[in-house]
Amino acid sequence: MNNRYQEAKKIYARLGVDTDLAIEKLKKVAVSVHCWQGDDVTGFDHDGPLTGGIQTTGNYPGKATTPEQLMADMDKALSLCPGKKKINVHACYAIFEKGEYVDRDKLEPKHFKKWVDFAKERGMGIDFNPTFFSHPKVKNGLTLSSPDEETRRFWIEHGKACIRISQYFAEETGVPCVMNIWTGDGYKDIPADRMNPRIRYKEAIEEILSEPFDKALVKPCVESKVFGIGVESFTAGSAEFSLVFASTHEGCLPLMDNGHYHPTEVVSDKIPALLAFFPEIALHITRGVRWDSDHVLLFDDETREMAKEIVRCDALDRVYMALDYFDASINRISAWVVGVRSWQKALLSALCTPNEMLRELQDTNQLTELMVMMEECKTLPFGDVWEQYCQECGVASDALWFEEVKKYEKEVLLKR
Ligand code: RNT
Ligand code: ZN
Repeated sequence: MNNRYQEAKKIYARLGVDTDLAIEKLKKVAVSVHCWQGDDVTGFDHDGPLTGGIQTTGNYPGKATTPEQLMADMDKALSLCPGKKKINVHACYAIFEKGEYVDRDKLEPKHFKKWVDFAKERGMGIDFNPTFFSHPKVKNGLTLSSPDEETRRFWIEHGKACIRISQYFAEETGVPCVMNIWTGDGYKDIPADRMNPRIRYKEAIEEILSEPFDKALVKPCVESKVFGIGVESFTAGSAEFSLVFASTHEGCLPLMDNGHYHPTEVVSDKIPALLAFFPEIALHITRGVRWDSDHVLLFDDETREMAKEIVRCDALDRVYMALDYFDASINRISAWVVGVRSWQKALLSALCTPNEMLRELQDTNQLTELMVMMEECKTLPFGDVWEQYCQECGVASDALWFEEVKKYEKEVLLKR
């Protein structure tokens, strides 16, 4: 064990923080890593562009275009990230046999067998997402809320197929599968009717959830959004819609993506509010820069604050944490690694915060001391604990991992 860690451990111990315990706790927390950072949310079931209220920007070379490439890139990225992981797959990442193709309403577990093999070989669970975008059947920007019966039907069938696939993932891996429903349904300009699209949306999700599944194995979520690119004036799945939907439908979780709120709202404050009511909630962790831009997650103030809230609420086992960003303008492996490591840092730093002591100061109204202590916590020797954690997890430390990505870029990515 290195000396710097020994010193840091003592400093933390004076505040009542056991850093060894923090490290052990974090090793057991699964973080879901999104496959879609590797190919700019393209997937394998269509040739068209990314459409539907989300957008990637940039054209960095070396993007994965086949399942083999995407999995190899994920492997590389995951090997540089400490901690326990799950993978997060979208329905558009179905893998077909040569010459085979089925539309999204007909997808079956077998189209995801290779993802199951990938996950099982690495001891990981899988989370899943129906893909309600980048498809010709998105009619006038609408899917589940469309006034067109046939369109709605197609997407409901897609959702049901995804429930069956989620159940398969959970059964195969032995890890519950979080299935997240997000659509970009909405209008660019001021609509004349804001309620009926939402009633249709509600009924469509209810129909999807009427597909039988084991509630212990499949965790359906509804993800809200404030607006999307090209969908600025109205979003069917707004914050209120999604929250009320989840709270009135047993077994359905609210999913908060911190890029999906007004810029002065913070998800860190919403986490404890929701945990006061829901047994479990889900998160998409991202970095929204002015709009839902999906910049790479950093170890910044709000990221740390969100992790702190989860830890303070003692809710590491009640919050499903998934990363969600897609930067196409930089090396995609680095984008993954920086994001995963940042979230791991945020969790570890939260676990190394003297939360009990701070709470006590608040409850006894020692608010001056509370402020003083919170400020002092910011300069504790966290870097040494992080270094120790990376070492124990057998992954490269901060100064070293980027060399490996550069090598991989030269030897693999640039040859594509
Ligand atoms: C889009 C949502 C959604 C997607 C993924 C790809 O604004 O955040 O979660 O990013 O499903
Ligand atoms: Zn999201």
